[in-house]
Amino acid sequence: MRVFIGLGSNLADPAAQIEMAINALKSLPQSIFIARSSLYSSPPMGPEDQPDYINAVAELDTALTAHDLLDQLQAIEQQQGRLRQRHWGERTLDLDLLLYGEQIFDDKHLQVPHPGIPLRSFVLYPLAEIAPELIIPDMGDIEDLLRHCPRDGLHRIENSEL
Ligand code: A4P
Ligand code: MG
Repeated sequence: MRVFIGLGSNLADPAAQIEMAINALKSLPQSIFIARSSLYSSPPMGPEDQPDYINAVAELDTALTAHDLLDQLQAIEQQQGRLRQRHWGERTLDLDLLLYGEQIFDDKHLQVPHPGIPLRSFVLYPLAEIAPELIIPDMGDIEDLLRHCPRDGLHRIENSEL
């Protein structure tokens, strides 16, 4: 199954947190790593008294079920010292399952496609970088979604800035 994962961090050297998480995704069982976006920085959505975020999106081909993949993502978050504090608050690592093929899940543990996709420039722009022709179930063409989603301070980080 072709899946996309959103990565975010705003604590403890966020760019390094994202790179470490991408390495962990490369070692997931029953999965092949396909692609990753650049790193992007953005002001926080939610409480404003927290550092800017670094975000990226990764693509895998996996034989894991969606719920098993979610368990694996949560284990990676735990390994990287994720403390859940407040809603939309600061975190060392947040991994969201954005898309699981064209399948739809809406249960207690899993909402896929992730409902934040069309509203969050820090998800949409890196996703479009690696999958510019994507069509998202119930949401439509990524090109159309991009046109309706202002960048809101989102900035692609050049390698020379790291
Ligand atoms: N869950 C349901 N669907 C999914 C899914 N598709 N992927 C459930 C991952 N998890 C999913 O997650 C709580 C529960 O969501 C999980 O146990 C899982 O069963 P959480 O990440 O612990 O929730 P939270 O801490 O309340 O965070 P929340 O409200 O989900 O926040 P978000 O949406 O993760 O956003 N600003 C910028 N610029 N960039 C960011 O990356 N991130 C956040 C956090 C806030 N502001 C940001 C950013
Ligand atoms: Mg999350």
